[in-house]
Amino acid sequence: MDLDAVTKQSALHAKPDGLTLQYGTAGFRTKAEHLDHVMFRMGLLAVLRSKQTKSTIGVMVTASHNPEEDNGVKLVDPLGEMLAPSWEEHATCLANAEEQDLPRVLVDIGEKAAVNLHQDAFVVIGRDTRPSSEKLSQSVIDGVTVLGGQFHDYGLLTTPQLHYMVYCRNTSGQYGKATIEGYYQKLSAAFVELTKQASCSGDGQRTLKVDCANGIGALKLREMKHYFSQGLSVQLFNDGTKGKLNHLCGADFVKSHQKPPQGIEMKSNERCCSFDGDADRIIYYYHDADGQFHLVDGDKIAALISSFLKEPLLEIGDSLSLGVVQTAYANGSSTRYLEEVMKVPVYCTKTGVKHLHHKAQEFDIGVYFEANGHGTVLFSKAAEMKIKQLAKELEEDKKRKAAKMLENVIDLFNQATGDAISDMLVIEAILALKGLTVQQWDALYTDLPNRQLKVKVADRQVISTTDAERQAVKPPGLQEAINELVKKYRLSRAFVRPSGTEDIVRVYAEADSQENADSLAYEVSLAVFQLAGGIGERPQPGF
Ligand code: 16G
Ligand code: MG
Repeated sequence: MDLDAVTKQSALHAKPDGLTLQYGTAGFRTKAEHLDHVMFRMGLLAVLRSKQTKSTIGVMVTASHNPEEDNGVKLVDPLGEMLAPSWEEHATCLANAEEQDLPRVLVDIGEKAAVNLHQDAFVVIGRDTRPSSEKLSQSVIDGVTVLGGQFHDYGLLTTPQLHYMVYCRNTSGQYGKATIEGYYQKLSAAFVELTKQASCSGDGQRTLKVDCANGIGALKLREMKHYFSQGLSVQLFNDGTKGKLNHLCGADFVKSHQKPPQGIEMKSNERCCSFDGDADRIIYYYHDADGQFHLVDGDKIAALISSFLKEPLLEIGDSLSLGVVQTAYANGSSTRYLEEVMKVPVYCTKTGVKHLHHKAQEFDIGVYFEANGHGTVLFSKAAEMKIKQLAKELEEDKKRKAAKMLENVIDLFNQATGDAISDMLVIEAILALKGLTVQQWDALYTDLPNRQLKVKVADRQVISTTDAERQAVKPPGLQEAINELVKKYRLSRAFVRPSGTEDIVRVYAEADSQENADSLAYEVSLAVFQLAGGIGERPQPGF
């Protein structure tokens, strides 16, 4: 390592004195103006990680659903997964080192992680459409080059597309071609194949309205839609030509406000969906004939997909294990439906894709979705090989068709991470194959009314949780207070957890009616405020 060169270059990306940040659930995220040094240093870190793993590493510049003024960065590990936890710690140390300590910290990481410095390094970079992203990704490149790393800058990409590129490159193209056309072709071909079998179920051309959150999803979907135009026509809204990124639109807005985004025309019973700012989440919704808004969230996507998969799996007669992974935010009705009606095992992990992804890898077929619309389906290598073999070998027509269908499903899901575009195509294919309307899909089960609130506290780390965040172990008395409050309502449940992305505590409550869910959420917020060091205004009832 040429540490003198690092010191010199770093001075051009100097860290503001006293600023400390943490590599959280979704990497580093804060106001864009505070991130230049972090980007440079993540370029350095990506080189070390690449040398250590002897693989291509990804760096994505995005702040997803956060406001346009924010930005962020995360590293993508060799198989398209989130960065390994020990490296999250290295990332935090490196980002927070004062200028003069930077060379020492860098050498330290190299030693701790046993990095062979003579190894070559290759880093791929992608960014979203934020005004700050281009300059920040240049700072990443500066970091990569000063340590002698090679790089390829993909420019504008959705986050899942960058994960895909990393995965392709580290499997020598076996997963797909590491180009944007490669991505479009792979997914569209699988979609077209899959929907071919839906020929009889048709209202002909199917149409879907997509709210792109004024983000990167609009650019990429516009490029891609020609590839699958025969099976599906998508109409783009909030495509970034007028509105501001994530402002009153996008999947996070729709899910948390439980209302439609601005800038989309919804007629009754029309199928609509929203992406988030970097297109790794998707949420569906519609207005019924009475003008009432219905949200079809990540839980219902998981329910649709798992019930769809069960049939061909049964047909091919091979006992591949299927499991669904959720978080504490999953609606109680969805868990009940999956376990009691669908008879599939359901597991709960902590919030954050890496936890769900990890758990889903334990099954032959692991369906994971967060209620907020982030998820995918993972097929183990063994399951994939088995299915591909059956698709070739099975004699009986019906069975071979089922295996072929599963083969297309494997190709259509982004196996590297949750992907709004890929999920959208899977969902549209399933609806077409099953001849389902969005209302019929929604009717799989009825969501329990729920409410999410935020509480400001002096230090959110005074709350610690267990049991996949469903129980608070600290501060003392809080869980007991929640238990007492929950007892007051029917079909009720509530939990609290410190946010991993904002300086607040999140409160979730569900109950038999909206009024009761609202009251419970308010009462739990008050308990948090009183027992966990609330600051500012006390929580107020009413929404
Ligand atoms: C991040 C996570 C998302 C999680 C959310 C929770 C990834 C790629 N994204 O956006 O999965 O739901 O954080 O945020 O892991 P919170 O901790 O503020 O509630
Ligand atoms: Mg996102």
